[in-house]
Amino acid sequence: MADLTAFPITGKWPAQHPERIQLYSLPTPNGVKVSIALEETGLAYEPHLVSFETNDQMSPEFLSLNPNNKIPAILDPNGPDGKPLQLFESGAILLYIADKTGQLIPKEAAGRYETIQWLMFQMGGVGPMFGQLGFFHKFAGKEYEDKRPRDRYVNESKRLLGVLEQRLEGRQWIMGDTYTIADIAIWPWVRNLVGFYGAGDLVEFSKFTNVQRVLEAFVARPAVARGLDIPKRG
Ligand SMILES: N[C@@H](CCC(=O)N[C@@H](CS)C(=O)NCC(=O)O)C(=O)O
Repeated sequence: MADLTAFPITGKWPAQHPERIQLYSLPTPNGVKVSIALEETGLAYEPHLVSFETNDQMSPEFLSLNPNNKIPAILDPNGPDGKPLQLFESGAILLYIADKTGQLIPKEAAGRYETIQWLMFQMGGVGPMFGQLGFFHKFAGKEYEDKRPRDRYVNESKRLLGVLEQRLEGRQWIMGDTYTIADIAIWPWVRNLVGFYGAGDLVEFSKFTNVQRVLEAFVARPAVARGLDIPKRG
């Protein structure tokens, strides 16, 4: 039986199953990327809720794993060379899960790098831009009289949706026939943009028919439906 007690994070979130991957998360667009990937691959894991209401992400135990105070994060008792591995940043975790299982990423080098390219497109573009749009449209920033910041992120989000629209022409998924971690990174953010953020009209979502088609296919996957609700909110 693995002993994870040396890792301070397990002091706040004790491992009931220390032989399983420990997931510290919340069902946000970044958080669900990891629960969906874990559900898709069938890896055994134990989810722990990091509540923002009680500022859990700022606790010393959480910061011991991720000094950047953001979910998601994992602790794998059986990492490389059989040693425990702690990891934060959803893109890094997705790549780790793909490599560990040999799933969700093409094996040949060119396809692998192309998948990583689209993963980075999400991490550096879609996530930050859609997130800012959310701030200026739905959260505190919506009170600002000056709409120029909001419009900047609306325009940038539309542009990114246009890039996706073009990429998906004649393709089932981002990488064609193969469903990959690039899809798992991108679709929770698109879903959030038109769902939780309510920005569908603002970005003229109805124009992006390929994007709509693939988003529908993504949410119809049973592993996605499960992962979207993990960890359960208290
Ligand atoms: N680049 C990071 C972003 C993670 C992120 O922004 N997480 C948000 C929730 S979606 C968070 O933990 N916010 C808490 C805070 O900023 O205090 C990743 O992809 O893992």
